[in-house]
Amino acid sequence: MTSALMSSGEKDALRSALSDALGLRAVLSGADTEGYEVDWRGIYHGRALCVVRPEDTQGVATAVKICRAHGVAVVPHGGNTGMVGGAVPDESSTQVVLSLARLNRIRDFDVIDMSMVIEAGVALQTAQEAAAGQDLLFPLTLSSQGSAQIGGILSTNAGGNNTLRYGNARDLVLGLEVVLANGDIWNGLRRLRKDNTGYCLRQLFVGAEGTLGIITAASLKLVPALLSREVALIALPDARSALELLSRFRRYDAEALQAFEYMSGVGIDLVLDLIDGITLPLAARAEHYVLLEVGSSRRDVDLRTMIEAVLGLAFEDGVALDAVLSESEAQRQALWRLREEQAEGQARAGKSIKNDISVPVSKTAEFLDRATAACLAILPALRLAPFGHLGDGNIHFNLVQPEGDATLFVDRSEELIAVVNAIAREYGGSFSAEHGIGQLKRDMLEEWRGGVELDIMARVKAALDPDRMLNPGKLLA
Ligand code: 2HG
Ligand code: ZN
Repeated sequence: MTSALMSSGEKDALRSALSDALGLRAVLSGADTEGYEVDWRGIYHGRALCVVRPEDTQGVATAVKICRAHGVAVVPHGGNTGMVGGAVPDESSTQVVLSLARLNRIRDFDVIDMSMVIEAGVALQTAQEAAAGQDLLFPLTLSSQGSAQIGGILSTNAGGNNTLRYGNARDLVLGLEVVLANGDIWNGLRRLRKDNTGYCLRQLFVGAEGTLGIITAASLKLVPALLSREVALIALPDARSALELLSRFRRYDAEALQAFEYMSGVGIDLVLDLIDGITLPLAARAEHYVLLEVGSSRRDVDLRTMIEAVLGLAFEDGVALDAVLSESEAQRQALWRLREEQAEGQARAGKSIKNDISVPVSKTAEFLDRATAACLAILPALRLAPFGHLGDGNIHFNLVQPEGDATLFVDRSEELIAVVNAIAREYGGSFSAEHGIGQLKRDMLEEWRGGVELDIMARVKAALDPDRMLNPGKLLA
């Protein structure tokens, strides 16, 4: 709906209308918009007509109405930690970026309901700290939690490290407040655990990447805080052993398993070699690793004995090679850093391709072996650095350019992506497990979800945003 032919007079008129309604401070233009026009990976560069930063839900609604009256599309923007270019405007300089950053209040807490109502611009880590302050836990954790904001997390249905125990973002939402494409505000901030009163509207907006409405606040589920917690880093002989270990831990105490993260030897080597201050607390490097965390809301459970019992047998059976358990909170964090710096280690190694794959958990090891062989057959010098949430079937099957020249890697990237996706598909997997569609994967959606499924999505979009006001060009073509 955006007119690529807007005159500079029309653009000025829109900027004035926004600053008249929301205050001068709320509207950024010129050089001040730069940080909002490129994604953090530096892949997508757009140009915004301006950036608007309302301070509350009413301000978001006002901004949407004004943009609508001027025939201008709105691109919602959170912490800008997304992987698929979902929060960046196009290059036409005729879209308004709407930042939710100033909606950063914690509105309500209820310890008995175990819920909190927070605004879209609250950073995930701030939300976690607020919950911890009430002796509760908001159990979503991601590498980018210092910057990622709740609105974006819900809009992309982020997953992260604890999905196997607590589910994805979508599983933690009790209610939402949303500004619709016509500027109406839907206040669905209920905190009910049961509420069968028609379509589950909140779930429409979760994972919609800002294409159906703009999430301004959420009522979120909390869980009891963890009073006991243990982390182990385990070196393994092969990928199959990771799956075997997962089964063994589950048989022992499935409830306690918080995170079960796979990392390749290549990925660990990149982190150790390229990032300062990180060491491997094991006798030797290996080709495969698992980082696991177990936790309990009870203080008197002996999780350590449980881990040691499972590992003792695993060593005997050759399923594990070596392991280290954290002895302190500092060590727990140091072990997690090996996992959290995977993306950064890869970024420092040159060009990379991110494949955010999921397959049924039972197929993760086969997938890893087959995708590895298929990629190396295309480009033997490739550095394969898969890692991720093996416990829920989500592997970041990332490929890093060979050392030195990246030309061959770039030339063959489409072929490499296709071969990885084809294997995921054979297992009934997904080409976007937790990073969403955005711009990066928009044109693949037809192939994977075309037919009835995409038709339903298009009809929902047409019903809620018939003029394509909200985040056009993302998710749907
Ligand atoms: C993670 O699990 C993120 O750390 C990033 O989903 C994954 O960089 C990636 O591919
Ligand atoms: Zn991930």
